[in-house]
Amino acid sequence: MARVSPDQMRSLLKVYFIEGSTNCIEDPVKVLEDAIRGGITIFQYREKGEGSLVDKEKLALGRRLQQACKENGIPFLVNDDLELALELDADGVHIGQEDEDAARVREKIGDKILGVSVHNLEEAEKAIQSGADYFGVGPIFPTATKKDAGAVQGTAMIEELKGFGIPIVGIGGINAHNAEMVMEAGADGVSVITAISHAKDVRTAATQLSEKVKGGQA
Ligand code: 3NM
Repeated sequence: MARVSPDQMRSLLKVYFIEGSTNCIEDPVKVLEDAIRGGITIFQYREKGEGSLVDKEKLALGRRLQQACKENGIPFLVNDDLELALELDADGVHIGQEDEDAARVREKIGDKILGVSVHNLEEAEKAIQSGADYFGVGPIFPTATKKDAGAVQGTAMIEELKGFGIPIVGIGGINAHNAEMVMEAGADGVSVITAISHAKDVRTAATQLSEKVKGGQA
């Protein structure tokens, strides 16, 4: 398979759902299936934080989530854990600045999707040279989900990074009420954990986000 084109990447990023077992109140696979029914466009398995699964259990949940994605034609990415991504033959990997070097990850994953979290112009340039397919930019708004998230950036960094021409997804504290602001700043999509994983009605939450994102692009 050839590398994803920027245009394909932009449409995949629209409603980017991330979860791991610690983000869910119900069975993570059920949450993902409902989110898919609600219209998410890409998924990232992020098994992190206190009480998260390791080793065989982490792998087993990954397989179940990947299967749900496969059945529904949703790309399945893995956060940070390159070995797991390769073992599962995931569709791609997302890495932060504190994770493995992006250029090395690109070498190991070939044409699979590579997302990189960037916070400034320097990191963005390096990520492009390393072969990033998209930037994750955040935290846009305050978030309690990632304990070591950096300073809240607002939407200004999205506007600055737009000039690079690389697809951008915003992350951090995004929900159906503020998603339009993120899109208006120039993002191609919104990435969320809690707004979907903790919703009373997961499917409706995903649909509402999806509507806002499309509205923002009109
Ligand atoms: N990365 P929620 S913020 C995983 O700023 C993650 O890079 C961030 O969770 C970053 O949608 C974040 O619940 C948490 O706020 C996003």
